[in-house]
Amino acid sequence: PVPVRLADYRPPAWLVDTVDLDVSLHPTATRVISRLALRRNPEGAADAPVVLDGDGLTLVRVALDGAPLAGGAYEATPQSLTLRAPTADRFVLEVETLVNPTANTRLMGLYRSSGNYCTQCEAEGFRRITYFPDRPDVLSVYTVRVEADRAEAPVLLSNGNLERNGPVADTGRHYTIWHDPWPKPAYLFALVGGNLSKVPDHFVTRSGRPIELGIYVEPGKESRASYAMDALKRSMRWDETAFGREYDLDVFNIVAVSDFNMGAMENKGLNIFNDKYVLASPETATDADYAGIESVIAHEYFHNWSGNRVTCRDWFQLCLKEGLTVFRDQEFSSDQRSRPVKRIADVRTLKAAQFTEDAGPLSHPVRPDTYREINNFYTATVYEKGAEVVRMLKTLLGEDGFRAGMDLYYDRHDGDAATIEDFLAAFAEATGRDLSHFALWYAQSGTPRVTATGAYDEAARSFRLDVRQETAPTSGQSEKKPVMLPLTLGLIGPDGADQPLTLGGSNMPHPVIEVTEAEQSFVFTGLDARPVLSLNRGFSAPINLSTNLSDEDLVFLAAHDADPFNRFDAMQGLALRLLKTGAAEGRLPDATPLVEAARRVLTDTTLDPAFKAQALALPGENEIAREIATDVNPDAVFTTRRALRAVLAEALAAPLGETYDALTTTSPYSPDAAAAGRRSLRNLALDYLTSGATSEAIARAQAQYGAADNMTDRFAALAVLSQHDTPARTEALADFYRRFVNDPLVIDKWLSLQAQIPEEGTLERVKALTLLPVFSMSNPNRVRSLVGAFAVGNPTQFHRASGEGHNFLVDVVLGLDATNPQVAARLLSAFKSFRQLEPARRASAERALQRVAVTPGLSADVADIAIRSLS
Ligand code: B3K
Ligand code: ZN
Repeated sequence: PVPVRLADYRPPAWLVDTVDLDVSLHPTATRVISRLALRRNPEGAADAPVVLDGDGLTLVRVALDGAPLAGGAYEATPQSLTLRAPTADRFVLEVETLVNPTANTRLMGLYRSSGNYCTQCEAEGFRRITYFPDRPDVLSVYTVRVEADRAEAPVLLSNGNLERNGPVADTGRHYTIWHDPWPKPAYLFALVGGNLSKVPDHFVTRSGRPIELGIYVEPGKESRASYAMDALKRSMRWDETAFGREYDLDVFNIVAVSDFNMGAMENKGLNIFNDKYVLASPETATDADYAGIESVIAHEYFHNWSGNRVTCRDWFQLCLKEGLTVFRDQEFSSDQRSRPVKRIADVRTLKAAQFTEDAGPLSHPVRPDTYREINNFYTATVYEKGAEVVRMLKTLLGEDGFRAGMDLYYDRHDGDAATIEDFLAAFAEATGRDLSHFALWYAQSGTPRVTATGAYDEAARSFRLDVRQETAPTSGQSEKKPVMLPLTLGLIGPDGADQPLTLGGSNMPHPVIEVTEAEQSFVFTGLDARPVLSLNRGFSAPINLSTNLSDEDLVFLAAHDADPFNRFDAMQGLALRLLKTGAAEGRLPDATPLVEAARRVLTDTTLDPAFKAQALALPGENEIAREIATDVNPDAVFTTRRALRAVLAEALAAPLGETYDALTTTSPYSPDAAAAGRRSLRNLALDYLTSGATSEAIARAQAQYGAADNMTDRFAALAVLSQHDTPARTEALADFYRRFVNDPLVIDKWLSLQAQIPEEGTLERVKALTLLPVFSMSNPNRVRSLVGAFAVGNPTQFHRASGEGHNFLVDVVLGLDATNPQVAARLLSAFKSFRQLEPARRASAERALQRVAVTPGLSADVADIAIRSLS
């Protein structure tokens, strides 16, 4: 495929003011009649013909202002419809096409899931429903009539408000008519038809407008939608208070489907969700599932303003809606739960997904400047790093400045398709700040490496901080410039308290330094004793930071830092130092400082259990590998990490046991943050206590498994058991399967747990699991849970020296590419950090990628990932 370039952007030649769709649902021949009010764009290229996008459509007829068009007047291919004859500057084009939703395995456009009809149009799926200028800067007002067999699809939904419904005389069919008054791009179109149960509720906006809410689920699953509904109402209220944004239609519907390429989709007034992010009950969903539902429900709802009311001019601006909306959902969850714990979890995700991406061949800027397949750019960089950039903006501008900028952005661009420049201009104008240097965060890829060196001058009572920043070359970008780093900091005195910050003779009102140069020094004065530096508090900038802090300093920070994130980070830093040396030398250094810091955290009664669980969890294998960065041997990483876990478990056996017992409760399950935090610490203790696999410890895990009244505790016990090759594991896995065989979302947990067993037999186990009737290559959740979890969550087995793990993934990717390229491409991106592996494994991964690259007939999606990974 030819690359699309940001620099080539041109405004559309034709606009579509209104779209009238008439969709008559049929399993294999759905008829779509579209009436487009086309108007020449005064800002577009003059004389350009009307060219509409299509993808796999069967054309029936074309009419212009009511008159049928003869074959010679237009040219139709499956990819486009072009009007040959010159036309007036305004006219109505009527196009009738047929599509086959049952044959649609790509899950883009109109398809079927469990027999129900649903759509996915972002990024370019609308063209698989009808011919259309399928680009986000063409905004139209839609009226949609949906018709179907009443028995097959008693529920018929589309965007906006319901205008009318009724039977189609003498046919057994019925229809609904929906109108969405808000102009929107085609990617926000949605339609649903099927046999679904409505969970109803309502909401009154702060200006008093009543909104009818509905969550549609498969009949029988109604009770599992109540948490999602509660999260929706909290989200609606939060956007009013935090950002002053109200909902703007009379209805808001969510539909849960079980076949979905990603998490969910923010279609105007009709969100469509992967049912994984809607359905929950204490018996079937973990605390993490509840938190995931809360954040995805919020995310999609928040898109109503950041994405729908203000949309993107082109797909290069994707972070304009995604980075901003992730930031908004993270803020929401922080307000609903513990802010520090949420921040720690978000940074863990950022590092695991985005730092890894940015360190490998798939690295790209938050706003890419070229793409071959846009679906491959719904990445951790666009989403998570995009959110970090917005967070930095807030740190720089302060609460009020940030809010003023957001208000200006929304007010100025409501109804527009905007750009990153528009976004930054709103903040610059609202606050008077020059953001031209800051804008580099959108264009430059790679994670800045920052070195901070602190030195205390006793005679001068001053502390000098030297900061250096450097960004290594990334694919397609060899030259890097210094970026603007807002670094929140503290200087901690011997008593553990933050010292007043005096910089350049004046007190700092905000504890933030702004680094703009490659090298910069800051001298803080008036310090009576040597302070310990706490830099990048709250992870204020998304950087790789190294400091000259000693192990002793880190132990001190772990105990005293007023910033909980840096307390956590000090613990992680101590562990990473040990793990890096251990993996390199094959022998773990003395871990006493970490053990003592961990003991203090574990026994500190003032700390939140959820925080403790985060601080005491060792960095994962992938994170350790990323820190090592070159010639990584996953087996060495695994062995060292296991060894350190054993050291901690042994040294802290008593307090871990006490923690476990003290957190044992008989109160009924509640998914709230406090209760979830207690469970997370108790289950972390269980994991440590079981690390030696003594029969006593295994028995404790078995007991928890059997007695659990909720999925969090049952699954945590199963996860612990799965790590040890004992008969108890076999028994528990079999029991879990029997209990939940009819519950696909729970079976996903069972699949993914087994895919992550770090043992030789796992690849064979995974292959065997693909043959079970509960598994299906056509369901994205199943594929991700089994194959995705193996590739991303089991480094020793995926990167087996024999190359079998790599070959397995490639076989799956090539098999899946014919039916669902998006999911196949996503799986293939598991090779994204292959260059950091030791030479033999690196060569094996490269051969595997080459095998993909030379395969004829690849989808654009998979070809793009293969080529970029090898570049
Ligand atoms: N905007 C959608 C993602 C669409 C992905 C298309 N390949 C969900 C979200 O980010 O909210
Ligand atoms: Zn989004």
